[in-house]
Amino acid sequence: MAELSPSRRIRRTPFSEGVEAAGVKAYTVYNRMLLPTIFESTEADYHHLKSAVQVWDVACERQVELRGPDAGRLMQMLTPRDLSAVEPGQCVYVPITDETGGMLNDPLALKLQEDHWSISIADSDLLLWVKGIGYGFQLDVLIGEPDVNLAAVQGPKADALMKRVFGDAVADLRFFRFGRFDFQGREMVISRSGYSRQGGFEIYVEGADRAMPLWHALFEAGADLDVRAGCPNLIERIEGGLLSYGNDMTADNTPYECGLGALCRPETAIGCIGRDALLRAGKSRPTQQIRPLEITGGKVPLCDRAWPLLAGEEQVGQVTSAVWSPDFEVNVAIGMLRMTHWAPGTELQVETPEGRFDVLVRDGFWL
Ligand code: THG
Repeated sequence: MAELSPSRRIRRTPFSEGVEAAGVKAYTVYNRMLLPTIFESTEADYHHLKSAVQVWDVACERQVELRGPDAGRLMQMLTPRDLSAVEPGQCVYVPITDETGGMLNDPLALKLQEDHWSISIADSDLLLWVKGIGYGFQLDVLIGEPDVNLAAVQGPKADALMKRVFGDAVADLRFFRFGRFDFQGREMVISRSGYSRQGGFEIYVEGADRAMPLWHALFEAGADLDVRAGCPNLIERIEGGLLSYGNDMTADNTPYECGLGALCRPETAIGCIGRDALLRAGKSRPTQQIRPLEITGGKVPLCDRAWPLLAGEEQVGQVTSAVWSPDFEVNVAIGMLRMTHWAPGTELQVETPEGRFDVLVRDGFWL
């Protein structure tokens, strides 16, 4: 593939100089910002992520901040997940739906205070939608993109590294909780979360000037832990069933089709914009749904478009993410399948740019 021409429209991050010094080999663009995808190689990065600890520049997971008396009301309007029991200090994975029940984004939302939320977004222009809703309903809330840049520390040695930089108390964080910890005299919000199944933390770095000092501190503290620069890993995230907005689902899909029905309670999510459409869509009755798939017959090519899934010559779905897994010695994949063909054990074929491969529908992800 040809190279991508850099320009101001593709934003660098406050960690970019560290990423470059670490030898980044490939980027993607996410929320119009650089997101590293390869350091050594996808497979070498994968083995390292599963055995040591990595620091990720995920500043492209931009924050949409809601602040003011109507922040909570607006947050609940955006999602069919019932937020009434969420307390300050919690992270929640929230499908965001439009008036047709279509998925606009699948962010993590942090309840910072009763009147203050931060939505850590996936790759779509959510800020515009949220500002439109806030303005249209004349809500008493300030909505903006703050100067907050996210770094993730992921891998089995993440606790060891984080304790050295932030103190032992950081390891007491429970999954999907956050706390405030000191770094060189400034407070940072840190959560136990992240886009891998290897465990770890995310650090919400307020102020671009704090980014590189933190980056250097993590690498200095972790030299003997073999800490390396890393990034969300395609193989590991498919094995773990972590969905990628824009790849595995789009605004054409409901949360039910994405397998996120268990998170949705449109009947009690007061004011939820997709409510009527989602109640009609019927929680238990999507006609297509995301499934884990195994693809055999050799390594598949890079998946940069939807590949048709075939039963005989009939199209019954599409593969949306796929890659060779060294640990499972099979291609791991995610696809959207029609209900007639989604039962575990169903055998199908997939049409890739390099020909047809055999496909098996699985009953669960790998990790
Ligand atoms: N962390 C933060 N922001 C993010 C991501 C992240 N924004 C973009 C993107 N990733 C959003 N998508 C996801 C998808 C899955 C998860 C988190 C963000 C995730 N899911 C767990 C799972 O599927 O088991 C937990 C779900 C739950 O318990 O509700 O972690 O990674 N800050």
